[in-house]
Amino acid sequence: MELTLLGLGAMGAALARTWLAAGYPLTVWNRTSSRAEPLEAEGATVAATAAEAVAGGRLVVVCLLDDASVGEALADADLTGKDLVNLTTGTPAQARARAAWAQDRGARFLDGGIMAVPPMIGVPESGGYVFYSGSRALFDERHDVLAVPAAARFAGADPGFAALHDVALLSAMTGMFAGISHAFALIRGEDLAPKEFAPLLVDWLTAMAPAAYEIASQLESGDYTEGVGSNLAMMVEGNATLLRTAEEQRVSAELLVPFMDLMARRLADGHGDEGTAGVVELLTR
Ligand code: FVH
Repeated sequence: MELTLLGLGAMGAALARTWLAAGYPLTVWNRTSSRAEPLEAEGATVAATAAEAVAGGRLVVVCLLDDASVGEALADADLTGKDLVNLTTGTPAQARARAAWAQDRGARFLDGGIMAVPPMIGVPESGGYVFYSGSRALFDERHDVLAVPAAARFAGADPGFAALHDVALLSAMTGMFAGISHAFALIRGEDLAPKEFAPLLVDWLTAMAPAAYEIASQLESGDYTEGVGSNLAMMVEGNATLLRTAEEQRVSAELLVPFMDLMARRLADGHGDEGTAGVVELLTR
């Protein structure tokens, strides 16, 4: 297996170490060459240029900062007959454009979205995994090597789908972090220890997360009132208490207000008997 990895940042170095530990001969390249030295000591072959590294591998994995750095790094590389796997975070449109770009240069292409942070790489019990999309044949043929750092999940033949899944999950996580930040701000300054409050937050968010199944079912059926336990009219009423509490606690409600405004708009449009699925419609441009 001729394997090449471009990019030895925090994530790239973690990927490299799992392949080396699993016994894969590995050629690496990094723009700042000093970052490759520890990997060389661990058995990697270090290439002087990205083009040289690409020439040394049939399967070429790229894990760089962003899509622009991928274009720069691969500008002079001959990709004819290569299998190119791009694990650099980007948008779905960037992934689709990069897939066409790679195909024009004679390579098969997979885009990847890494659902893990570096310490989770090479640790199967961490739950980390990578979404892949693009060439199914490439995914199937290279699955064993791709699955060494983290479990590999195929997200579809559309090369944009790995990035779409990745970004959708990260966006949901961002909303969760916003809620967690607001909750900690509310209890700050009170006789409540954040460490004692944290397990309550985790348990509550875990209990509420399956609401995603209810919303999914409503979006698919088109009936946003289906199985609603807490309706929008009640929730909008409750939002007033959340906002008043924020004011009493001298906490800015700026993280909550945009979502609450959308809920209020949907209610004003006459959908008080729905849950929050209708907000998806308001967001869709
Ligand atoms: N680290 C994480 O937690 C996340 C987890 C989810 C996936 N991301 C994405 O993985 C990509 C790489 O992330 P990283 O953590 O390795 O990032 P850095 O440690 O900042 O390393 C960046 C590497 O990119 C090289 N680089 C930057 N610009 C260029 C360029 N114009 N040409 C060639 N290489 C470039 C940089 O090289 P150097 O600064 O050492 O010379 C590093 O190798 C990323 O898409 C995350 O979103 C990680």
